[in-house]
Amino acid sequence: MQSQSLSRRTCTRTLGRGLVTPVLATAAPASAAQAADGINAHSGLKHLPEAARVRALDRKANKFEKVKVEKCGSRAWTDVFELSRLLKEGNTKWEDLDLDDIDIRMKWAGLFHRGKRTPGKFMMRLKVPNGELDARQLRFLASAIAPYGADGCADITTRANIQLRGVTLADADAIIRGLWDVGLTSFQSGMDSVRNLTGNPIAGVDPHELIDTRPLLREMEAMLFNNGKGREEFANLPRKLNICISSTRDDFPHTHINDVGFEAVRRPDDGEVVFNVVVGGFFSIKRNVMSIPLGCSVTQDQLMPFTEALLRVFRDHGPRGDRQQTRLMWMVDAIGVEKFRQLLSEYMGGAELAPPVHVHHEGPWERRDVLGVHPQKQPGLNWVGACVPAGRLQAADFDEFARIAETYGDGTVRITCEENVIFTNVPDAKLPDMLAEPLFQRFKVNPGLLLRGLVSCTGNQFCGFGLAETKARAVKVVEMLEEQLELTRPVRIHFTGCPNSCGQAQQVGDIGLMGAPAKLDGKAVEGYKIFLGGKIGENPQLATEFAQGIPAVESHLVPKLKEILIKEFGAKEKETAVVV
Ligand code: SRM
Ligand code: SF4
Repeated sequence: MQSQSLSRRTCTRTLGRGLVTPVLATAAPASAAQAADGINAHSGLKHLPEAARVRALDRKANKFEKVKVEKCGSRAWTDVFELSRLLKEGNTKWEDLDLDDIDIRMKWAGLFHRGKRTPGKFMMRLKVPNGELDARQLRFLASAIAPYGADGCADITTRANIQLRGVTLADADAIIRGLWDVGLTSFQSGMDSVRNLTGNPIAGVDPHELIDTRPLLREMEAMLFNNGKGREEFANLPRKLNICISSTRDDFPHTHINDVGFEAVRRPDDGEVVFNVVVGGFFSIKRNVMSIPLGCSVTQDQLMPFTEALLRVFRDHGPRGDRQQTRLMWMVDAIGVEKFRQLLSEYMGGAELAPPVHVHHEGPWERRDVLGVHPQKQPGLNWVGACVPAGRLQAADFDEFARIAETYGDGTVRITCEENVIFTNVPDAKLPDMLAEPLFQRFKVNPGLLLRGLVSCTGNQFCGFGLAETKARAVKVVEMLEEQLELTRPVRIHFTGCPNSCGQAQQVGDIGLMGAPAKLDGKAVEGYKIFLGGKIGENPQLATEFAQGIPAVESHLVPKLKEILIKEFGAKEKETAVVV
């Protein structure tokens, strides 16, 4: 197996030992023609047509395009095994390795160097289509982080996914192989690739679903990522791409904020379930926008070829300049939906795309809360949703999930975009014993009206972009608010550490808190902006800014949030409350 540029700083040494092939020229090829000549067989230009090569080679192209031209991210899939081996041999330290490999390319293998907060340690992002995990997978995840002691924890993410923490590069090969053994992968979970595919967290057991999203998402995952081993031709998109399938009026996976949303609808003429397509939803520091209709629907048979074609169109026609202007919506803006549809049809070999299906619903639909005990569509069986505060998990939690899922349910769990866990197929008779399990003292099935809607991104505990700590503070603040206030309705509070808004604060939360600068007693301190009015479900709406410069200390944050909860959400001060 050939590997390149594993260690730019130690290339002479590694070459001397014959471990790696010569380091690539670091300058990008001067022209598309040069690139086409095969100047760089492992270049990220390999699968790009001429026009896209020119865009990628443009002098103004962003740093990431340059890194990709030099060596395709898909090389990370093989490099990671070489790097693990080098590090295990003991003569090389991670500090000696090529920074572009460590800080950028490894992300294609799902390894995110947490260099700013925990140098030498990596976050490993998995792919969990539809958020479904079985007991064997859960036990493997426990075993992967347990050796790291206090450094090893995990998070359920806002894309119903798992991220492992504390991982070293030396161990990465063994973890990747272990993931493959249990049918999971970390490949293509980062950089310019498709993110975790999300669907209905109660798919298959939901009395209101139009279609079970799990087999569709599993098939899509296998197709897009070559059964977890990585698909090179989709490794060099202009930017990340979020895809989801929604199968109920609740829109659990948030089609409005995904680059590509498939909305299941029943065709009135023949009763077939097809998918209206919406595109372009995304958040970034510069722009937050909800998706727009693409003006077509696809049948179940068309879903995979359509998705494949969409990726090729984005790859070949998407912008590759200013990185803040490379998400799918920027391409839609540039070419228009009509041309986009036309290209899709061409890339599908001339397939005809039907118009969208008009759906008429009688009356409004309140988005369901999946926490708690709920009867499934299968008589006598239930799903049980439990709240994982801010999504943080320890190794032992995975083992407990596995044991409980096997003892009372069907041996699987679902994790949700709200960072919680669901056990499915629990018979009525087993509910009392299950609910008495100690796990549910910590991960409550009936949490308070704020905790149940709490979502938080990673924040500056691990994330280098973080302007504020999020998870621990979010849980503490919400506990204090629940102690002090009488609430009449659930309020979804989303914390996010910076304007990238991974915690969807600025958009999705009833109340959103976003890490931002603040001042306290004239000194710069961590703080938050506050956003209000995000709506999800059938009539989504992005939030708007309400306040800024709120110091991130409980003595400021709690009174401010109390004021908002009382004025805007009908909360009342508890008579017995101990006021902070
Ligand atoms: Fe995110 C970058 C964490 C969901 C928008 N996101 C990052 C990085 C990788 C930055 C970094 O290298 O440190 C963060 C890793 C921190 C860490 O150590 O965990 C990070 N994003 C997360 C997660 C873990 C937040 C969470 O706690 O759940 C989510 C992982 C999802 C997954 O499983 O794949 C996560 N990120 C999101 C979402 C929400 C969503 O998808 O619904 C968004 C907004 C929606 C969107 O993308 O349109 C989001 N993350 C970003 C952005 C801004 C993207 C842009 O176009 O500018 C960045 C920055 C970037 O990509 O350059 C970013
Ligand atoms: Fe990091 Fe910012 Fe995303 Fe939070 S919102 S995980 S701080 S990039």
